Amino acid sequence: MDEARIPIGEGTRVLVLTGAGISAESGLATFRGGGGLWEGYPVEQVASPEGFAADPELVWRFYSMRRRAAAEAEPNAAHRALATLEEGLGDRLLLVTQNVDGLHARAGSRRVVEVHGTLWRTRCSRCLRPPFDDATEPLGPPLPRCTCGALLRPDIVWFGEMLDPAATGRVEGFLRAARRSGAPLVFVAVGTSGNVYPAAGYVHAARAHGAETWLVNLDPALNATSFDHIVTGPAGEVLPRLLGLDG
Ligand code: BJW
Ligand code: ZN
Repeated sequence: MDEARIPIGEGTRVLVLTGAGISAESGLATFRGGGGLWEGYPVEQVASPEGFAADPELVWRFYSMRRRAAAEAEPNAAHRALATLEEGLGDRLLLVTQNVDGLHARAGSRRVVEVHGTLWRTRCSRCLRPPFDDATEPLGPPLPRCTCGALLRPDIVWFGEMLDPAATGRVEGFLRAARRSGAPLVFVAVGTSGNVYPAAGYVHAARAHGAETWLVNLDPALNATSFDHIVTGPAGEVLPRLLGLDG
């Protein structure tokens, strides 16, 4: 247990990675806690192109439920602490989230990269029509279809799918600029189990760019040994304290 403050001084750059655990105190379920199942299915089966091809109705039911839960949730103290941190740091901070719930933006964060997409956009499963804003739920039956006739799907990155190169490029660009600046770099991961790549590898990328690395998580993550500092506890309590924002 490491109870010091995260060292953020004049000029320090901060790359933050968040996962489902940061939204747990807002009442949203994590993926790998509590059995990690949904209606008895492993997440990999519901959140994959194969799962969608096999049973699109099941997948849309999952995402309709997620839309409703996220719409009813409120950002918590950890989301708010990161928004406050950004107010002070401006573009010396980049917030990378694996979450699709939109709670960081609702807390006031602006420099957010949603590397796994968002619940609040839909796209075609076949044609190149651009993704569009969509908060509809419940969805189907009948299932929503594109003007081209194919099924619409959530604009979410499923297992086996590539992350948007524009999104990963922003993360890599931030790390490169930090190294070029010569300023101290801090990497903070919050509420993520370290299971899913490439996000689970960002701690290695950050270290390679000279970062001091911090993990704030309820349980030790799979990649915990890669961090310089590990603080276990609920993010809503721990993160404001570590950032010196607990009044
Ligand atoms: C608290 C708390 C509190 C609780 N306070 N903490 C390299 C090696 C091996 C495999 C691969 C690899 N590179 C790529 C792969 C394949 C695959 C992958 O990683 N597989 C692994 C499972 C082995 N990756 C991909 O397919 C990615 N695509 C890709 O890389 O393309 C190229 C490629 C393809 C194939 C092969 C090779 C290359 C895409 C990944 C997409 C992930 N999508 C999902 C679902 C969609 C989004 C959605 O519906 O929401 O994203 S999976 C699911 O896991 C979701 C999450 O964003 C993601 C990460 O989960 P997260 O956030 O860490 O949540 P949990 O539940 O796991 O953990 C929560 C943590 O919080 C816990 O530790 C708790 O302790 C903690 N916690 N309460 C603080 N109050
Ligand atoms: Zn289409």
